Amino acid sequence: MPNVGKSTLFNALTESTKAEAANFPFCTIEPNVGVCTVPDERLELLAERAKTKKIVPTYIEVIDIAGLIKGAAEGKGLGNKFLSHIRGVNCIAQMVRCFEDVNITHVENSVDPVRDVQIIESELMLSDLDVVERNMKRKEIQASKDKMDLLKKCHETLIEENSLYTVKWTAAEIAILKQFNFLTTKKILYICNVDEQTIIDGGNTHTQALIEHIKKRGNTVEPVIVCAQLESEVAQCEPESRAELLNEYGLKQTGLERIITSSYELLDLITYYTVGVQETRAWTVTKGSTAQESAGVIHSDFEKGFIKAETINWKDYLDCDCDDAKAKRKNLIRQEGKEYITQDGDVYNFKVKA
Ligand SMILES: Nc1nc2c(ncn2[C@@H]2O[C@H](COP(=O)(O)OP(=O)(O)OP(=O)(O)O)[C@@H](O)[C@H]2O)c(=O)[nH]1
Ligand SMILES: [Mg+2]
Repeated sequence: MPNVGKSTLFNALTESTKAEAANFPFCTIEPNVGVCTVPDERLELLAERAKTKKIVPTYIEVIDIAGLIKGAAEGKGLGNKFLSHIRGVNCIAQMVRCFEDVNITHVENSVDPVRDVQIIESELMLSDLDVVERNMKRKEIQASKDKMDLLKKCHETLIEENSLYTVKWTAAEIAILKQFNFLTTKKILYICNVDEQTIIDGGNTHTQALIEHIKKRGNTVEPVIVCAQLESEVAQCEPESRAELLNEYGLKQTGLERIITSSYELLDLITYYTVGVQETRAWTVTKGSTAQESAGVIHSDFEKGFIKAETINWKDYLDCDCDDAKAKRKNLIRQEGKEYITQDGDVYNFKVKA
């Protein structure tokens, strides 16, 4: 929704001042795109022990868009055309206002997270319905029975006010669905924007109501509770004093770290590492990826020319001072084939055909 703190959080996440954040609805019109690196303590420890010259974390691209209001599909507010900017994302993060502040305008004039979440869900359905109806009119779609059948099923679902993620799609249907980039098939991470006191308390009646509401939903994880205002102060202070500021609120991690942890969980993502003197680097793959697929994240040639992977758990490697000879003596380095399933925290050394 507008004016809930999206741009304030975006700036804190991406450590920029790029997005204008101000107390009026529809402050953001054009999307802001930013990149935030994934903070990773394991990567830091490995790099330090390996005396690496260069550390390369993985990153997440974040898009901050305008707010949607009730009636957006009929053109209210800024309408809903700007949703095209997020059709390609892996996950939607919906910021929900859970703080009381009479000075900050709420477009619905009261704080009610469950109502807000329902409004957005319904606007996303209407946006998908529009995509369905437009596509059903296209000749090339009409020429494919499979596509038309699928769109009809989407139409029926959306007309009954159900999001598309609620349908049990077959693998064949999922393959077709992908081309349309429907918003209501995407996973949603709810971010509750609360005040400073609620951070200390760990929640309030609004966050509780939202948690209860989304328990039934699925396709999400526990909401992340942040105070965008506080995150923005944390991001602006020197890295050395951040922990101290967080500590005052009983926090061990920044909101960014908690959002990333939750989005990794939601999207079934895990991290593996490559460690060397020149470079120590974190790579992201989907849970269940094989060693060969994981190698492909580095370079498609690594996937094609894959021979085997030498691998060791990151903690074991750290305990061996990131020294291959030591790890081999202790028999901790395993030789794995292409079908091996990558585990979170694996350190890889891929052997590939030259
Ligand atoms: N009290 C309080 N105010 C906040 C918090 N986060 C943001 N605000 C204020 O709320 C107003 C709107 O913040 P933005 O970040 O511009 O909100 P937005 O969701 O990007 O708004 P649009 O771009 O208009 O959709 C600003 O005046 C912020 O200072 C918060 O945690 N607490
Ligand atoms: Mg904004």
